[in-house]
Amino acid sequence: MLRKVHGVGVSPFVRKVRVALAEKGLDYELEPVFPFGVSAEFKKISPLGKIPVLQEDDYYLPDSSAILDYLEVSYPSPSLYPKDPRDRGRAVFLEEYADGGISTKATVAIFFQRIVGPRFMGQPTDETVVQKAIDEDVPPMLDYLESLLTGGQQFLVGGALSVADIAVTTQFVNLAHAQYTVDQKRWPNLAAYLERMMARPSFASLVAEERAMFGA
Ligand SMILES: N[C@@H](CCC(=O)N[C@@H](CS)C(=O)NCC(=O)O)C(=O)O
Repeated sequence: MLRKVHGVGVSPFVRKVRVALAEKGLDYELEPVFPFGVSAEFKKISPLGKIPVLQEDDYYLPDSSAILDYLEVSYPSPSLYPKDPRDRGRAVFLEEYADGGISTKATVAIFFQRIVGPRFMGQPTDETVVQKAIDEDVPPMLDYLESLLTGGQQFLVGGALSVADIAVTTQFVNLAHAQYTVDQKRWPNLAAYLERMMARPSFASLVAEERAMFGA
């Protein structure tokens, strides 16, 4: 079968899909598509013009959350969703917390301002936007995530790797690329958790590839 991920590796949502594929041991090719100003052809497979899109032969599916759900049903082992219904609900909520919350308030404000704007779009960094995120918007999110990890848990939900861990960690990879790391004195469990997650082979290989690209 021909399996492709359409998108660029530095997108947190593309990375989310690539990590899930790696955790499930599924091979794929990366088909480079730079977001913003995509072709009319690409909009046929991604009506919102966003990356990632998963392709399996002539089947195309956009949206990282839809893709992870599809992969889970198609390739159930190893599972990336908790079995317990309540844990599963929480994992899916945390996926959205990351995709819709951390992404908007932290990744867009910090990574976009420091990396995407200056390097890819000819826009200078607006440090006021970055500082507001760092001082006001990000700390409450880190407090919340820290509160989920205070009992020595290895994972966010249900004692095993899930979509929650993948979705949350991928946002922090982008923040690290933009020189923002979690203060380990203030959020010790979260900082240790992110270090562990990023050391997993599924994340580590991609992070190394991206660092080489950014020279970070
Ligand atoms: N909900 C989508 C979000 C994907 C997304 O926002 N991708 C960004 C790149 S990181 C994009 O393609 N942006 C282009 C645009 O919004 O036009 C998902 O989970 O895949």
